[in-house]
Amino acid sequence: MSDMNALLDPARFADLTTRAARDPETFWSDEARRLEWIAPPSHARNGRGWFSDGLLNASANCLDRHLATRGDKVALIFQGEDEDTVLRLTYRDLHAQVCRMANVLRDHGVGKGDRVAIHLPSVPEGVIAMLACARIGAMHVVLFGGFSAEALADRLADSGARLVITADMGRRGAKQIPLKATMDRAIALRGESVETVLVVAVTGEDAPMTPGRDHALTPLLEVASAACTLEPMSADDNLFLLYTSGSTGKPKGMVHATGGYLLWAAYTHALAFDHREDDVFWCTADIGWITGHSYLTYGPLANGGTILIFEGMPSHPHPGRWWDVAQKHRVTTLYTSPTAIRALMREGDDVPARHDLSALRVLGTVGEPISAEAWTWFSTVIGKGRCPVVDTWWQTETGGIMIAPIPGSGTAKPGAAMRPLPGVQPILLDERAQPITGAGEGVLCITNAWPGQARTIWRDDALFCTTYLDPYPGYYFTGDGARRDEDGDLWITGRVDDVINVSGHRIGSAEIEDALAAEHVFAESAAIGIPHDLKGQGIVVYVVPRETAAADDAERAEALAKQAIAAVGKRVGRYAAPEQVFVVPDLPKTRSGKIVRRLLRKIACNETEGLGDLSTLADPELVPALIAKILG
Ligand code: 6R9
Repeated sequence: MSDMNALLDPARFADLTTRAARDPETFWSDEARRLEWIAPPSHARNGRGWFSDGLLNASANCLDRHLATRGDKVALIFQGEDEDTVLRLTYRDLHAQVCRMANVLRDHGVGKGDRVAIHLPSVPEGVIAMLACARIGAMHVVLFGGFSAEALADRLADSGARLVITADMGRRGAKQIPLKATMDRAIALRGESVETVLVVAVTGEDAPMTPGRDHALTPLLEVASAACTLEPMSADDNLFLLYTSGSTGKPKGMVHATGGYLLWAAYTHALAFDHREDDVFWCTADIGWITGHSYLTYGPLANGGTILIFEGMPSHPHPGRWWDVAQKHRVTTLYTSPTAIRALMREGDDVPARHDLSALRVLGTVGEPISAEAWTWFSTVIGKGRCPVVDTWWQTETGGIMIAPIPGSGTAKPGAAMRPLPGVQPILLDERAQPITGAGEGVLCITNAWPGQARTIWRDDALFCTTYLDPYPGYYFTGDGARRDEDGDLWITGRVDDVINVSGHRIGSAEIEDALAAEHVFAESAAIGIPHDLKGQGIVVYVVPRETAAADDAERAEALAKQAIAAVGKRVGRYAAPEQVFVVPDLPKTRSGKIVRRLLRKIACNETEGLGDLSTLADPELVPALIAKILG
């Protein structure tokens, strides 16, 4: 085991890949020794389950097991929005804080299997709360701070959370985000299951408190014991649920189980980032997304690493803020998104050039395809050509990284997610669901099971099957398309379903359309993604007003467009706000009534050459009319 974290070379990579494919049972049973077990598992896979008879606790794996050897090692560095707010917690400190938090949760009646909603900005309490839930066997449900009250309400109701941890305020640069007030509205809407709300004082602002239900967290932590027994969990017991978007309007609560998920987070973190003992690992993701679960929290802490949490934004209060943070804390590994890279790139090369980034060793990206231009900038301007750039492809559903050019496995190409990790067997299928061997482009599926795979969708296993397992029987369907080049390397081309990827955030077109349908002025709508320089994709919405004449009345149309944008902000969140709204008399549909999004995308992108055969549309005349209306 001891050489497991050593930099791979192509031969060792090939050997691991072969062993994992030939005998997964032995390979994963060996790998499971990365974790500390209360009772070790006697076997690896068991249907959808993994390590089923093993007992462990995720928080013990991230904390207790390190106390003897790494008790005084810094586990967590927090850099606040204010330059002078810096907190360094050793493993011993973090362990004590997690125990206190876990005791507070227990005192409020939370136990194994209960759901706890965590709704916080990027502050240490987020990670502490996640680990506290894991310690007592409660499932955490982290809710993104950018969700609207409506979006929060849906997720509270679906998860049945008993307890909510939120903050008085969040900060985004100079802006204040009223988290508690938004959560209050969400609970009033559909939060019947919520018995207790614990409030973290982030800005110290006076937040409205409901007596009996709401409590300031700090005083409770101060009196809580720093010792807390842990709940032994079966490897197949649920660790958390996290909502993500798919093709249906309803958000899906992806369920991850303890043993398989934790192993996947630890294994992939060690391999993909060539993890070393003295690394300072900065994952810039919010804990509201899966990346903040696997690589801000579980992966690096299970491996005994040092994580950095930064409360602020890339370019606030000045364009070099991120590079200040990287320099000050001697960051070795920076894991971020193409969206952030594009924004930082715009500030000019002289901004990072004024900083000492010599501690950097490995750079990673995730969330959306990265262009060759952004990849090259990251590699040369930030990595000075010395740091491997690991473009990691994975999903909420996969639990952790699946396809990436892992350091030492061979040469990387700008923009290619490259090769599957050992233990992952991707396949490309053509439109007849036949495997594409050799070079070609198709839908990306995975042929085998892997420990990090989500177990189900919370309270909707049928949807899990119809979404992932049934479309291509025998395979896990990712929802993405990919191309394989002559060297056998994979290039992710983007979603093949109705999921839009805005700045790395997944948004289902149906979520937007449902928000618009709730405004009774719209008879119908269609949301599509189009290329956007900074965000990767931007949302464009076509709405058909009930009052058909409004589409031809410029003033009415403008008011309706504003109403559409407000509706999306209200029901989904402002992060999903459409870039453009077209008020149109009708939508192009097939004779069977399916909206032809391909055409809407082409019109929005001003690509009206070669629209293809329109004769199969229910109303072929509509398309030229839309083009005339929108493009003039
Ligand atoms: C981890 C995460 C998953 C979707 C995925 C794909 C896109 C993620 C990517 C990438 C190209 C990469 N995606 N990483 N596309 N290259 N390196 O992002 O999870 O929020 O569930 O999104 O993001 O489309 O299907 P999640």
